[in-house]
Amino acid sequence: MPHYKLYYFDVRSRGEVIRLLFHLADEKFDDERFMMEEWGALKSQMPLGQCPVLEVDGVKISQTTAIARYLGHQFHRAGTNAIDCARLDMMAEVVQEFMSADGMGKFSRVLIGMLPDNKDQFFKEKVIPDIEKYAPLIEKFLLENGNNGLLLGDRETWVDVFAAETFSKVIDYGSPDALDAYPHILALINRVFNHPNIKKYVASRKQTPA
Ligand SMILES: N[C@@H](CCC(=O)N[C@@H](CS)C(=O)NCC(=O)O)C(=O)O
Repeated sequence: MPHYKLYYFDVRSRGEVIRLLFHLADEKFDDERFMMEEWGALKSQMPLGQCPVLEVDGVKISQTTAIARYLGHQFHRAGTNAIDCARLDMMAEVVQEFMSADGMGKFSRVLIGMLPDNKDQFFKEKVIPDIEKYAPLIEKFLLENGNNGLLLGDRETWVDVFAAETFSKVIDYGSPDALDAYPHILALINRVFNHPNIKKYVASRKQTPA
């Protein structure tokens, strides 16, 4: 296996899906976490001046979905043919759009105090409309795949982990009932976070503000 090093802030936000994929596969990686004050010195060393960044034997990869997809293939958590890979990519793009939408995209910054908004009001006025736009799409894909809590096939893929992590944040940081109208997304979250490797990691994971 290559030597892996993940660069990300000391929060879940966009970086956590990558940590979860390593834990799911039970593969070692350097989890390089830093504070905002330390980021200035690192920014110019990153391919796009943003993080998360995964360094693989010295080669740096940027963009959350590119990293998660790469790990999905490395760890046999991807589609097994071109059409399944394309369908998973389609679903991942929906999750990425949700994560970058107007409210959801700013929510982490509200949570860590970088934006002055009131957290509860912001969640209600800005994040819930994003949930209402994107959750039905993911709910539909889950329904089409049957009742096993997965987006495609019968084994957790990188996109299941990506979707579960992204949607679970609205429960963990927004409101416990935020996804009550989407039982299949709740089943996905339940399935991913009950995988023994992920469960073990999350049980010992430190609490972060976002
Ligand atoms: N499309 C990129 C967005 C990356 C992004 O916005 N990263 C933020 C942190 S979540 C960042 O690096 N902010 C610091 C900066 O831009 O200087 C991805 O999904 O990885």
